[in-house]
Amino acid sequence: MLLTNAWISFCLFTAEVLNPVPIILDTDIGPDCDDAGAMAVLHVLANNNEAEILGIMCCTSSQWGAPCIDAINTYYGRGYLPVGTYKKSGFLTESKYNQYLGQHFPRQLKNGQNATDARKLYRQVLASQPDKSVVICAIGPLNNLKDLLQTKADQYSQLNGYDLVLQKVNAIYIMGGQFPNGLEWNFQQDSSAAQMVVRNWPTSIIFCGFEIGEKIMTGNRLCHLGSEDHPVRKAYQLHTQGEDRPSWDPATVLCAVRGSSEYWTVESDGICSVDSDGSNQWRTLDKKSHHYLKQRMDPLQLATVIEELMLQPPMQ
Ligand SMILES: [Ca+2]
Repeated sequence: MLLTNAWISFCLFTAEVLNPVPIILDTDIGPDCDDAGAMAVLHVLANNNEAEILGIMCCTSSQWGAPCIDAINTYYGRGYLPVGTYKKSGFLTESKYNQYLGQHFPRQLKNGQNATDARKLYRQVLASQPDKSVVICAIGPLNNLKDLLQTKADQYSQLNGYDLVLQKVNAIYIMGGQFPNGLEWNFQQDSSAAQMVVRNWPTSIIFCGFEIGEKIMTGNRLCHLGSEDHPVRKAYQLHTQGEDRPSWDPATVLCAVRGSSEYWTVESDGICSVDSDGSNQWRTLDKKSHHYLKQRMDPLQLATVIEELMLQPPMQ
């Protein structure tokens, strides 16, 4: 029996080590700095072999979104990662740090216009992956994902967007909504996209609601202890002047890679529906593969977990 338990432990351990989560991050990097914090967490989890980053998508129209992402990727030694961006104009272009990072830190992309259309890059990346394998982590409005579901067959796949997601995606983790009921910023910015994606997404959805990240305050330690050349530290300095900020997005990335069990409990009895104004409600009469996180670990402890990841230096 001892040997059996030891063998199971070994298998679980090696499964964790050998099977990093293949993940695409979809971010509105710019209006808030916790997207930059989420990218730091994701890169460090990839350094730890817990995640394999397949690509990163910007869901705003800012010409500085993709270069800012590229600068953070480059800092962590992953300047080779594909970066996609939303191509329509006029959506969420304000930022206190995007342009600075996109101009003052090493990177390849000089302008978002040089980044690939997110719809095209999603299809290219998904088509190349094993079935039911990819995790998507959405930490901004859901406009890119709405557009992905509506894509048609192309050179990468004969499947339409809905069927391609159904075939290739394992689950999506969404920072959005407030649970069980409320009105949250990401859903509000593009409420038709939130309605469409939440209603039609063909895999499990795990919602990391506003109330989860709101209590997990991070960023101050990074500002004081991070290295001078750290672009994420600079993003926090420019956005918060060194103060802490809620960790809506870093918490969602943490859950998408490590799962919920260590940090949160999960409510699965019901479905999330989104109204035309972006407000959402949890309805227990129906069932779908919808889940939302509930607090379990003390937010102070969770902040420490996230801050330790943010402070871990890039691999040499
Ligand atoms: Ca965000």
